[in-house]
Amino acid sequence: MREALSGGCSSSQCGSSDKPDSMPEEIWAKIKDHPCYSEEAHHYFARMHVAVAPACNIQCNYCNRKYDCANESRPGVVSEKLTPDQAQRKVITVANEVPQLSVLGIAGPGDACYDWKKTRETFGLISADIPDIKLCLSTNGLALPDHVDEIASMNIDHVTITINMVDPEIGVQIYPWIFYKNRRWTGLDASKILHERQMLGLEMLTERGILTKINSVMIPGVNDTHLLEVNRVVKEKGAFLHNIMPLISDPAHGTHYGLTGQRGPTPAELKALQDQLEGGAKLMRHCRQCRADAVGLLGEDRGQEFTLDQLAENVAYDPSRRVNYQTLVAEMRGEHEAAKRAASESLVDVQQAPSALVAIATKGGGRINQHFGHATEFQIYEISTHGIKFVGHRKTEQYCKGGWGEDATLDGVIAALEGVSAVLCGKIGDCPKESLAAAGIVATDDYALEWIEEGIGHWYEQVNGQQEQRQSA
Ligand code: CLF
Ligand code: SF4
Repeated sequence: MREALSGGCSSSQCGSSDKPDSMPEEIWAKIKDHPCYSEEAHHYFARMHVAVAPACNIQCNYCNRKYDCANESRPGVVSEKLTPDQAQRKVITVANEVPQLSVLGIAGPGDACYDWKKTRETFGLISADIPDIKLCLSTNGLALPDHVDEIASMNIDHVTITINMVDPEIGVQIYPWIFYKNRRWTGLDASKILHERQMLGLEMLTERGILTKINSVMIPGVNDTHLLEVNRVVKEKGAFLHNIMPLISDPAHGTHYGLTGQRGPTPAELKALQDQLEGGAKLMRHCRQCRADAVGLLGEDRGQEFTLDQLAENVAYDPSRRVNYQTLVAEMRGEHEAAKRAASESLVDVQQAPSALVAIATKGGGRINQHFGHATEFQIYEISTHGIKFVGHRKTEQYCKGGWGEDATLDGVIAALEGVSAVLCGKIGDCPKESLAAAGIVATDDYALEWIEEGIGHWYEQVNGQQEQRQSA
């Protein structure tokens, strides 16, 4: 299981590299390098999950135990379950080779609090070796209240609780059973117990100053409209961020929802709900629904580079690459922030232009720096005369493989970019550019290597400047 809710990140506050005035210093220190709790940090910093917690104490209708925890993972078998010792070797190896690494998460493939001994041992081993790594866990909340004091004493600063309902009647449609106090509970009794434990766990974490994110899986016709109430309640109880995750449902996954035809939301339905929630608990919009063994920046997965058979038996932590990278990022973030401010200020000169969605191809670092044909996802920004904000991402199949682009793949990319006005990328060839133009999407590499917001602002000024000239001609 893993995350979601109030106080955090998709807002301009958490997207800033400058500490927001209203945010206490100690909270800023906790989120500024966490790729999930800060939208801006996800351009620079990576997380890794270690799959040490396979056991779970509830059944969700969107989960098949053969697969990753659907609450935070895209469906797919976890490559390897690890013992705490194996996890220790893996984290040290990754820390030596991936300088962006800032967070270690335990997010299943079962429940990190139910499988608590392994979670605790793993965090203990790794924080002794790499004291500055942030510890993060994700849970369904049922066993959470039993471990909050230990969580606090171990400096686990970030906890995600998956909360899909605050009304047990709705929970009945999501959870067929739970295992609690040595027996199995079903129906409304199960749902009530889970709800009460989730609320208690959230309150206990809030009392101790631990940042909580609430993950909610959006299930059309089951809890979609109810998530407004979930957002209100978790905000009231002190959640820091709310992450609305679209249900992933496919008969091939063997889940109850997959087999009974329960559909997930469309991107437009997800965005409409997120827009409705603006002003409530703060939203995370940059979640990638990672695997329980994901490694790397959000949106990339380098897990296959670090399988057990590739790890050395004895490996010692060398902090040099991470320290050098952190110094470099501190400098870059200042520049990035200045570019963002300049882009916002330049919008004042653009008169009465409509808002637009812009897709960005990026390899990270906050810049427009990826070849169109290499992108497996595009980051989506909304620009209007009021500002530029990150609103989500769209996954696609990579268009260019082995030096050739496939027409069928391009059709899929164009479909994924529905509603988008422009694609800004590091490089693009004439063929895809023409196909995108025929679909009404401008694609350009004119802003290659610019900061993302800077490039979007320049594109918007240019397009609307041209329109103004046409209107006055
Ligand atoms: Fe992992 Fe979750 Fe910690 Fe992040 S993921 S345990 S808070 S370190 Fe992040 Fe992945 Fe979304 Fe989770 S993008 S699924 S929100
Ligand atoms: Fe699956 Fe996570 Fe639900 Fe357990 S809590 S059933 S692992 S989705």
